[in-house]
Amino acid sequence: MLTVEKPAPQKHGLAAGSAPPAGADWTIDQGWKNYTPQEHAVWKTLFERQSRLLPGRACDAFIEGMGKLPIGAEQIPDFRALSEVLMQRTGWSVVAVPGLVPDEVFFEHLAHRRFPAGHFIRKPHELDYLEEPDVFHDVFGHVPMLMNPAIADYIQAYGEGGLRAQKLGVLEHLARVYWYTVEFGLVQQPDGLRIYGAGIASSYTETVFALDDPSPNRIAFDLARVMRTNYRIDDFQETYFVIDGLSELLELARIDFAPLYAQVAGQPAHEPGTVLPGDRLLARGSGAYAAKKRGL
Ligand code: HBI
Ligand code: FE
Repeated sequence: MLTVEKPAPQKHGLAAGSAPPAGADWTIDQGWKNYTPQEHAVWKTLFERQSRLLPGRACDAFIEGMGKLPIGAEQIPDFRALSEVLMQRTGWSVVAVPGLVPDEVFFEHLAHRRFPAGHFIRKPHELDYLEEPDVFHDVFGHVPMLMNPAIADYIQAYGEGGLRAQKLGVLEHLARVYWYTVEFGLVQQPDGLRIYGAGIASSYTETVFALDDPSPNRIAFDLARVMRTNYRIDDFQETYFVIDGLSELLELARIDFAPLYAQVAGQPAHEPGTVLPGDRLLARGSGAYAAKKRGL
């Protein structure tokens, strides 16, 4: 979902014509009252499945954040209620958008501590895979982490950095950092490896794959290394990068990426499954899953 260049506005999941037109900042009304019982039921299915799976798998910050938010099984959450709680904690709010928005619009929102969340929900036949971020991915996956001060600052810094990176023509490098942290990051907790990336936390199948499957590599996070690493947008990751604690993100939020961009400029990208001599490997993957996919 991070590589779409010119996203087409997603059609409203509700009755045709019921969505107000998106403004210059692409925000719309969530239209909470327009959700159908079927749409709330899809949320419930997804919510209950993930809530059973995540204790002991998602990091403490995710579980704690979720517990303090008005997010439950019965209904798609109301962004206004979420924003009230978030605002008090970390100064963030959630704004509704029709789907993927242009990069600079996305960055502008993040830089101002507004998280753009898709207001539509996936259809019952796409429970496990969809291309655009919907309300389940954005709210269930991202919003609990925004209750954590380190992630809150880090994602704001990403928005500010995105605007700079665009001007420098190095957005690809920065986008990989977002991908391997905010979306698909793992964190080493004293009691074990845990999920903090929203792309994993909102996916039933990838939650199990990322932590338990022998196929993917699990490698200690290294900024310059990650900047050079391609990622999969249409399948499970071949490599997950592991931070030592969420405070590592705070350090990332504070440093200037410019010297790193200069360092990696012109260097070839690494393929998603590659293990390099300098990697601090927590687990070398068997690569079996990716190999099987290639053979098909
Ligand atoms: N828009 N709604 C939404 N969500 C995203 O995660 C998103 C986006 N637009 C652009 C984008 N992500 C990425 O391409 C940037 O992070 C690079
Ligand atoms: Fe996301």
